[in-house]
Amino acid sequence: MHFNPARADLRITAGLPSQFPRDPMPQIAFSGRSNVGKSSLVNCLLGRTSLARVSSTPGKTITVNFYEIDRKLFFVDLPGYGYANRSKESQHVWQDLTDGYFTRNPNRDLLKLVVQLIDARIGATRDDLTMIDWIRASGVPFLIVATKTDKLNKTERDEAQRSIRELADRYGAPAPVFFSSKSKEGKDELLSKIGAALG
Ligand SMILES: Nc1nc2c(ncn2[C@@H]2O[C@H](COP(=O)(O)OP(=O)(O)OP(=O)(O)O)[C@@H](O)[C@H]2O)c(=O)[nH]1
Ligand SMILES: [Mg+2]
Repeated sequence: MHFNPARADLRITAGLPSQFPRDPMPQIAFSGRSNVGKSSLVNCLLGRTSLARVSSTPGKTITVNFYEIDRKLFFVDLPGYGYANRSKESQHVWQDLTDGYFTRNPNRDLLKLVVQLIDARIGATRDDLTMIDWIRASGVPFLIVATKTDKLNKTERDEAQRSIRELADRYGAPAPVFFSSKSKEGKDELLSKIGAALG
């Protein structure tokens, strides 16, 4: 599918699964730990500076944000996980929303791809691996994107590429994309992989 990423608007900020949109349009979801750079990546892909709110306080808002793109599809910014100081209550809200997105989403069959973000400098955390296992179990195609590559020197970059490629291989995922919202590395590649997933 061809789409114009410049035509984008925040349509729905859902704090409850019942608020998820019912419009029959395909969805591309973005998942990752809090602070991994999900909102920055969404802004970068859409060529905007601040459509998706980049958080200074990680994990503060627990919502699923639906960006309508070109009246054709939704980009879905899932709430971040792995936030250390999270209370039991907000952990529960996270679980209910995320679980709800995968299991009680009225347009679950229109979810074409989950883009799973991994911080290139930190590598896959235990929470990342749990999330990947969960996405795989749900049967949705997923793609691993390593973020913040601008922060790596040559040695760190080689090591991150080796370990994240190995991770994708191990999970039977397609070749990972190395991405930076700052340098825009990987932007065109990711947009084209999203276009391909949309069919
Ligand atoms: N150097 C660098 N910093 C980045 C990049 N992407 C994001 N950041 C920074 O990382 C921090 C978190 O970015 P966000 O985009 O808000 O991360 P998020 O995953 O949406 O976080 P939550 O909404 O809390 O789950 C911000 O300070 C960003 O400026 C990148 O590609 N390079
Ligand atoms: Mg965010």
